[in-house]
Amino acid sequence: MELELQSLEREARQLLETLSDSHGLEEFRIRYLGRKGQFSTILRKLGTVSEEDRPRLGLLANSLKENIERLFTERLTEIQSSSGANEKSAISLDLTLPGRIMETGRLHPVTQIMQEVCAIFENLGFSVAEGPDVEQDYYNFEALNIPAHHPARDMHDTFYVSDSILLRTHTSPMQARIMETRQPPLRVIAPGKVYRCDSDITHTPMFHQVEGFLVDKHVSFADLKGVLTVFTQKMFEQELPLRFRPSFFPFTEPSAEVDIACVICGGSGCRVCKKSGWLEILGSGMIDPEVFRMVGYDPEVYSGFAFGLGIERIAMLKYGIDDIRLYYENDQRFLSQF
Ligand code: 2NM
Repeated sequence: MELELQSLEREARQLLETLSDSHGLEEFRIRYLGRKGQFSTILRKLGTVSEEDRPRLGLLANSLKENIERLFTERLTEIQSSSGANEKSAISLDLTLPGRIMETGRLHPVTQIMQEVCAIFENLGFSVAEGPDVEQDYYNFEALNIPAHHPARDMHDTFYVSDSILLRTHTSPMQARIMETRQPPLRVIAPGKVYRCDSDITHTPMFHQVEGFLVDKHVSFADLKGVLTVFTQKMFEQELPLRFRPSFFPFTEPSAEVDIACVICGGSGCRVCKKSGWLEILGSGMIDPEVFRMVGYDPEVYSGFAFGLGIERIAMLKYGIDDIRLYYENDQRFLSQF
Protein backbone atom coordinates (compact mmCIF):
# COMPACT_ATOMS: atom_id res chain seq x y z
CA MET A 1 0.00 0.00 0.00
CA GLU A 2 2.86 2.31 0.76
CA LEU A 3 4.29 1.74 -2.73
CA GLU A 4 0.86 2.15 -4.27
CA LEU A 5 0.46 5.54 -2.54
CA GLN A 6 3.85 6.76 -3.60
CA SER A 7 3.41 5.81 -7.27
CA LEU A 8 -0.04 7.40 -7.29
CA GLU A 9 1.43 10.64 -5.93
CA ARG A 10 4.20 10.61 -8.56
CA GLU A 11 1.74 9.88 -11.39
CA ALA A 12 -0.56 12.73 -10.26
CA ARG A 13 2.32 15.16 -9.92
CA GLN A 14 3.63 14.40 -13.42
CA LEU A 15 0.19 14.64 -15.02
CA LEU A 16 -0.47 17.97 -13.33
CA GLU A 17 2.53 19.50 -15.03
CA THR A 18 1.23 18.62 -18.49
CA LEU A 19 -2.21 20.19 -17.94
CA SER A 20 -2.76 23.64 -19.40
CA ASP A 21 -6.50 24.40 -19.34
CA SER A 22 -9.22 24.54 -16.75
CA HIS A 23 -11.11 21.71 -18.46
CA GLY A 24 -8.17 19.29 -18.03
CA LEU A 25 -7.72 20.42 -14.43
CA GLU A 26 -11.32 19.69 -13.56
CA GLU A 27 -10.97 16.14 -14.95
CA PHE A 28 -7.80 15.78 -12.87
CA ARG A 29 -9.56 16.91 -9.71
CA ILE A 30 -12.38 14.39 -10.12
CA ARG A 31 -9.97 11.58 -10.95
CA TYR A 32 -7.54 12.08 -8.06
CA LEU A 33 -8.98 14.37 -5.44
CA GLY A 34 -12.73 13.90 -5.69
CA ARG A 35 -14.94 11.94 -3.28
CA LYS A 36 -14.66 8.90 -5.56
CA GLY A 37 -11.11 9.76 -6.65
CA GLN A 38 -8.03 7.58 -6.32
CA PHE A 39 -6.77 8.99 -3.01
CA SER A 40 -10.19 8.54 -1.38
CA THR A 41 -10.33 4.97 -2.68
CA ILE A 42 -7.00 4.13 -1.07
CA LEU A 43 -7.92 5.90 2.17
CA ARG A 44 -11.08 3.85 2.33
CA LYS A 45 -8.97 0.69 2.05
CA LEU A 46 -7.09 1.67 5.24
CA GLY A 47 -9.63 -0.31 7.23
CA THR A 48 -8.24 -3.53 5.76
CA VAL A 49 -4.61 -3.05 6.90
CA SER A 50 -3.28 -4.15 10.26
CA GLU A 51 -3.88 -1.86 13.24
CA GLU A 52 -0.16 -1.65 13.66
CA ASP A 53 0.44 -0.13 10.18
CA ARG A 54 -2.75 1.92 10.00
CA PRO A 55 -1.64 5.17 11.71
CA ARG A 56 1.55 5.42 9.73
CA LEU A 57 -0.12 4.67 6.37
CA GLY A 58 -3.02 7.01 7.21
CA LEU A 59 -0.60 9.81 7.90
CA LEU A 60 1.33 9.13 4.70
CA ALA A 61 -1.81 8.94 2.55
CA ASN A 62 -3.14 12.22 3.91
CA SER A 63 0.13 14.08 3.53
CA LEU A 64 0.59 12.89 -0.09
CA LYS A 65 -2.99 13.89 -0.89
CA GLU A 66 -2.48 17.32 0.65
CA ASN A 67 0.65 17.66 -1.39
CA ILE A 68 -1.24 17.04 -4.63
CA GLU A 69 -4.05 19.35 -3.54
CA ARG A 70 -1.59 22.14 -2.98
CA LEU A 71 0.09 21.61 -6.36
CA PHE A 72 -3.35 21.45 -7.97
CA THR A 73 -4.39 24.82 -6.47
CA GLU A 74 -1.15 26.39 -7.59
CA ARG A 75 -1.60 25.14 -11.15
CA LEU A 76 -5.21 26.30 -11.15
CA THR A 77 -4.38 29.89 -10.16
CA GLU A 78 -1.55 29.91 -12.68
CA ILE A 79 -3.84 28.93 -15.53
CA GLN A 80 -6.63 31.25 -14.40
CA SER A 81 -4.41 34.31 -14.18
CA SER A 82 -2.78 33.76 -17.57
CA SER A 83 -6.07 33.16 -19.35
CA GLY A 84 -7.54 36.20 -17.56
CA ALA A 85 -4.78 38.37 -18.97
CA ASN A 86 -5.44 37.02 -22.44
CA GLU A 87 -9.11 37.76 -22.20
CA LYS A 88 -8.47 41.31 -21.01
CA SER A 89 -6.05 42.13 -23.82
CA ALA A 90 -8.47 40.70 -26.33
CA ILE A 91 -11.14 43.11 -25.12
CA SER A 92 -8.92 46.22 -25.02
CA LEU A 93 -7.77 45.70 -28.61
CA ASP A 94 -10.70 47.30 -30.39
CA LEU A 95 -9.69 47.76 -34.01
CA THR A 96 -12.72 49.93 -34.74
CA LEU A 97 -11.63 52.73 -32.37
CA PRO A 98 -10.21 55.85 -34.06
CA GLY A 99 -6.47 56.35 -33.57
CA ARG A 100 -5.07 58.63 -30.91
CA ILE A 101 -3.80 61.90 -32.34
CA MET A 102 -0.14 62.49 -31.52
CA GLU A 103 0.04 66.23 -30.87
CA THR A 104 3.23 67.81 -32.02
CA GLY A 105 4.84 70.21 -29.59
CA ARG A 106 5.73 73.75 -30.50
CA LEU A 107 7.97 76.51 -29.28
CA HIS A 108 6.71 78.91 -26.63
CA PRO A 109 5.49 82.19 -28.21
CA VAL A 110 8.27 84.07 -26.40
CA THR A 111 10.86 81.71 -27.92
CA GLN A 112 9.30 82.11 -31.35
CA ILE A 113 9.48 85.92 -31.21
CA MET A 114 12.98 85.74 -29.78
CA GLN A 115 14.09 83.65 -32.75
CA GLU A 116 12.32 85.99 -35.19
CA VAL A 117 14.00 89.07 -33.70
CA CYS A 118 17.41 87.37 -33.78
CA ALA A 119 16.91 86.25 -37.38
CA ILE A 120 16.10 89.81 -38.52
CA PHE A 121 19.26 91.20 -36.94
CA GLU A 122 21.37 88.29 -38.16
CA ASN A 123 20.22 89.14 -41.68
CA LEU A 124 21.50 92.68 -41.03
CA GLY A 125 24.95 91.29 -40.19
CA PHE A 126 24.70 91.11 -36.40
CA SER A 127 26.14 88.12 -34.57
CA VAL A 128 24.48 86.61 -31.50
CA ALA A 129 26.13 86.42 -28.08
CA GLU A 130 24.73 84.85 -24.94
CA GLY A 131 26.05 85.46 -21.45
CA PRO A 132 25.42 84.47 -17.83
CA ASP A 133 22.08 85.20 -16.09
CA VAL A 134 23.93 85.44 -12.78
CA GLU A 135 26.17 88.44 -13.32
CA GLN A 136 28.70 90.58 -11.55
CA ASP A 137 27.57 93.93 -10.25
CA TYR A 138 30.43 95.43 -12.26
CA TYR A 139 29.12 94.34 -15.70
CA ASN A 140 25.47 94.92 -14.89
CA PHE A 141 25.98 98.49 -13.62
CA GLU A 142 29.47 99.88 -13.27
CA ALA A 143 30.75 99.16 -16.80
CA LEU A 144 27.53 100.62 -18.22
CA ASN A 145 27.94 103.98 -16.55
CA ILE A 146 25.25 103.30 -13.96
CA PRO A 147 26.51 105.01 -10.82
CA ALA A 148 25.84 103.73 -7.30
CA HIS A 149 22.95 106.10 -6.63
CA HIS A 150 21.07 105.34 -9.87
CA PRO A 151 17.45 104.20 -9.33
CA ALA A 152 18.09 101.02 -11.41
CA ARG A 153 20.29 99.85 -8.55
CA ASP A 154 17.49 100.10 -6.05
CA MET A 155 17.09 96.88 -4.05
CA HIS A 156 13.45 96.81 -5.12
CA ASP A 157 14.42 96.25 -8.74
CA THR A 158 17.49 94.04 -8.50
CA PHE A 159 17.69 90.49 -7.19
CA TYR A 160 21.02 90.33 -5.37
CA VAL A 161 22.80 87.02 -4.78
CA SER A 162 25.50 88.68 -2.70
CA ASP A 163 26.97 92.19 -2.41
CA SER A 164 28.66 91.96 -5.80
CA ILE A 165 26.66 89.20 -7.57
CA LEU A 166 23.14 89.63 -8.94
CA LEU A 167 20.61 88.40 -11.49
CA ARG A 168 21.18 90.62 -14.52
CA THR A 169 18.49 93.29 -14.89
CA HIS A 170 19.18 93.69 -18.63
CA THR A 171 21.31 91.95 -21.27
CA SER A 172 23.69 94.91 -21.63
CA PRO A 173 26.35 93.32 -19.37
CA MET A 174 27.04 91.04 -22.33
CA GLN A 175 27.74 94.07 -24.52
CA ALA A 176 30.25 95.36 -21.98
CA ARG A 177 31.92 91.93 -21.82
CA ILE A 178 32.19 91.85 -25.62
CA MET A 179 33.59 95.36 -25.96
CA GLU A 180 36.11 94.54 -23.26
CA THR A 181 37.50 91.56 -25.21
CA ARG A 182 37.05 92.57 -28.86
CA GLN A 183 37.88 95.50 -31.08
CA PRO A 184 35.53 97.41 -33.44
CA PRO A 185 33.97 97.11 -35.94
CA LEU A 186 31.31 95.18 -34.00
CA ARG A 187 27.70 94.27 -34.69
CA VAL A 188 26.30 92.11 -31.91
CA ILE A 189 22.94 91.26 -30.33
CA ALA A 190 22.52 89.69 -26.91
CA PRO A 191 19.24 87.81 -26.33
CA GLY A 192 18.24 86.27 -23.02
CA LYS A 193 16.43 86.26 -19.72
CA VAL A 194 16.58 89.22 -17.38
CA TYR A 195 15.26 89.63 -13.83
CA ARG A 196 13.60 92.44 -11.94
CA CYS A 197 11.76 92.42 -8.66
CA ASP A 198 8.46 93.55 -10.13
CA SER A 199 5.15 91.79 -10.77
CA ASP A 200 1.83 93.06 -12.17
CA ILE A 201 -0.21 92.96 -15.37
CA THR A 202 2.65 94.41 -17.43
CA HIS A 203 5.64 93.06 -15.43
CA THR A 204 6.92 89.57 -14.56
CA PRO A 205 9.99 89.06 -12.34
CA MET A 206 11.69 87.28 -15.26
CA PHE A 207 11.32 88.42 -18.85
CA HIS A 208 13.24 88.34 -22.11
CA GLN A 209 15.26 91.01 -23.82
CA VAL A 210 17.25 91.41 -26.96
CA GLU A 211 19.81 94.18 -26.88
CA GLY A 212 22.05 95.09 -29.74
CA PHE A 213 24.88 97.43 -30.48
CA LEU A 214 27.04 98.49 -33.37
CA VAL A 215 30.43 100.16 -33.02
CA ASP A 216 32.59 101.48 -35.86
CA LYS A 217 34.14 104.68 -37.14
CA HIS A 218 31.61 107.34 -38.24
CA VAL A 219 28.48 105.61 -36.91
CA SER A 220 25.64 108.12 -36.68
CA PHE A 221 22.12 108.39 -35.35
CA ALA A 222 20.96 107.96 -38.98
CA ASP A 223 22.44 104.43 -38.92
CA LEU A 224 20.45 103.69 -35.77
CA LYS A 225 17.27 104.96 -37.44
CA GLY A 226 17.93 102.88 -40.54
CA VAL A 227 18.52 99.64 -38.65
CA LEU A 228 15.49 100.09 -36.39
CA THR A 229 13.25 101.04 -39.31
CA VAL A 230 14.17 97.83 -41.14
CA PHE A 231 13.70 95.85 -37.94
CA THR A 232 10.17 97.14 -37.17
CA GLN A 233 9.06 96.70 -40.76
CA LYS A 234 10.25 93.08 -40.85
CA MET A 235 8.84 92.36 -37.38
CA PHE A 236 5.37 93.75 -38.00
CA GLU A 237 5.31 92.93 -41.71
CA GLN A 238 4.29 96.42 -42.77
CA GLU A 239 5.75 99.89 -43.38
CA LEU A 240 5.22 101.50 -40.02
CA PRO A 241 5.98 105.15 -39.23
CA LEU A 242 8.55 105.39 -36.42
CA ARG A 243 8.78 108.09 -33.76
CA PHE A 244 11.94 108.82 -31.79
CA ARG A 245 11.19 110.43 -28.43
CA PRO A 246 14.05 112.00 -26.46
CA SER A 247 14.75 109.97 -23.34
CA PHE A 248 17.51 109.07 -20.91
CA PHE A 249 19.61 105.95 -20.39
CA PRO A 250 22.86 106.03 -18.39
CA PHE A 251 24.76 104.20 -21.15
CA THR A 252 23.59 106.21 -24.18
CA GLU A 253 23.74 109.89 -25.11
CA PRO A 254 21.61 111.03 -26.79
CA SER A 255 18.93 108.47 -25.93
CA ALA A 256 15.56 107.89 -27.53
CA GLU A 257 12.52 105.78 -26.93
CA VAL A 258 11.13 104.43 -30.16
CA ASP A 259 7.43 104.21 -30.91
CA ILE A 260 5.67 102.62 -33.85
CA ALA A 261 2.29 103.73 -35.15
CA CYS A 262 -0.29 101.64 -33.28
CA VAL A 263 -0.64 98.29 -35.06
CA ILE A 264 -4.16 97.92 -33.68
CA CYS A 265 -5.78 101.18 -34.82
CA GLY A 266 -3.24 102.42 -37.39
CA GLY A 267 -2.65 105.63 -35.44
CA SER A 268 -6.18 106.93 -34.95
CA GLY A 269 -6.24 106.08 -31.23
CA CYS A 270 -7.58 103.05 -29.35
CA ARG A 271 -7.51 101.28 -25.98
CA VAL A 272 -4.18 99.53 -26.66
CA CYS A 273 -2.30 102.76 -27.52
CA LYS A 274 -4.29 104.68 -24.89
CA LYS A 275 -5.64 106.99 -27.60
CA SER A 276 -2.13 108.25 -28.45
CA GLY A 277 -1.84 106.43 -31.78
CA TRP A 278 1.68 105.26 -30.83
CA LEU A 279 3.16 102.18 -29.16
CA GLU A 280 6.49 102.23 -27.39
CA ILE A 281 8.54 99.25 -28.55
CA LEU A 282 12.18 99.85 -27.63
CA GLY A 283 14.85 102.05 -26.13
CA SER A 284 17.94 103.18 -27.96
CA GLY A 285 20.67 105.73 -28.30
CA MET A 286 24.27 106.52 -29.19
CA ILE A 287 26.65 104.71 -26.83
CA ASP A 288 27.92 107.11 -24.18
CA PRO A 289 31.62 108.03 -24.54
CA GLU A 290 31.98 107.09 -20.86
CA VAL A 291 31.07 103.45 -21.72
CA PHE A 292 33.73 103.45 -24.44
CA ARG A 293 36.32 104.77 -21.95
CA MET A 294 35.40 102.03 -19.45
CA VAL A 295 36.11 99.29 -22.02
CA GLY A 296 39.18 101.00 -23.44
CA TYR A 297 37.88 102.32 -26.76
CA ASP A 298 38.84 105.82 -27.86
CA PRO A 299 35.57 107.82 -28.07
CA GLU A 300 37.30 110.26 -30.44
CA VAL A 301 37.79 107.43 -32.95
CA TYR A 302 34.76 105.22 -32.47
CA SER A 303 31.05 105.81 -32.18
CA GLY A 304 28.16 103.43 -31.99
CA PHE A 305 24.50 102.93 -31.27
CA ALA A 306 22.69 100.50 -28.99
CA PHE A 307 19.10 99.46 -28.42
CA GLY A 308 17.12 97.17 -26.17
CA LEU A 309 13.70 95.62 -26.55
CA GLY A 310 11.44 93.45 -24.45
CA ILE A 311 10.36 90.24 -26.19
CA GLU A 312 7.16 89.75 -24.18
CA ARG A 313 6.05 93.26 -25.05
CA ILE A 314 6.78 92.82 -28.77
CA ALA A 315 4.81 89.54 -28.77
CA MET A 316 1.91 91.23 -26.94
CA LEU A 317 1.75 93.99 -29.55
CA LYS A 318 2.12 91.59 -32.45
CA TYR A 319 -0.59 89.19 -31.21
CA GLY A 320 -2.83 91.61 -29.27
CA ILE A 321 -2.23 89.98 -25.86
CA ASP A 322 -3.25 92.22 -22.95
CA ASP A 323 -1.78 90.44 -19.89
CA ILE A 324 1.91 89.49 -19.73
CA ARG A 325 1.23 86.83 -17.08
CA LEU A 326 -0.53 84.65 -19.66
CA TYR A 327 2.89 83.64 -21.02
CA TYR A 328 3.86 81.97 -17.77
CA GLU A 329 0.69 80.21 -16.67
CA ASN A 330 1.37 77.21 -18.97
CA ASP A 331 -2.26 77.05 -20.08
CA GLN A 332 -2.39 74.96 -23.25
CA ARG A 333 -5.48 76.85 -24.47
CA PHE A 334 -3.37 80.00 -24.58
CA LEU A 335 -0.04 78.52 -25.72
CA SER A 336 -1.47 76.37 -28.52
CA GLN A 337 -2.68 79.51 -30.36
CA PHE A 338 0.83 80.44 -31.45
C1 2NM B 1 18.54 99.90 -24.03
C2 2NM B 1 18.38 101.20 -24.45
C3 2NM B 1 19.52 101.90 -24.90
C4 2NM B 1 22.15 99.32 -24.50
C5 2NM B 1 23.35 99.94 -24.39
C6 2NM B 1 24.29 98.95 -24.45
C7 2NM B 1 25.75 99.09 -24.41
F1 2NM B 1 26.29 98.14 -23.64
F2 2NM B 1 26.24 98.95 -25.63
F3 2NM B 1 26.08 100.27 -23.95
N1 2NM B 1 23.65 97.81 -24.56
N2 2NM B 1 22.31 98.01 -24.60
C8 2NM B 1 20.85 99.97 -24.49
C9 2NM B 1 20.74 101.26 -24.94
C10 2NM B 1 19.76 99.27 -24.04
O1 2NM B 1 17.50 99.13 -23.56
C11 2NM B 1 16.26 99.71 -23.35
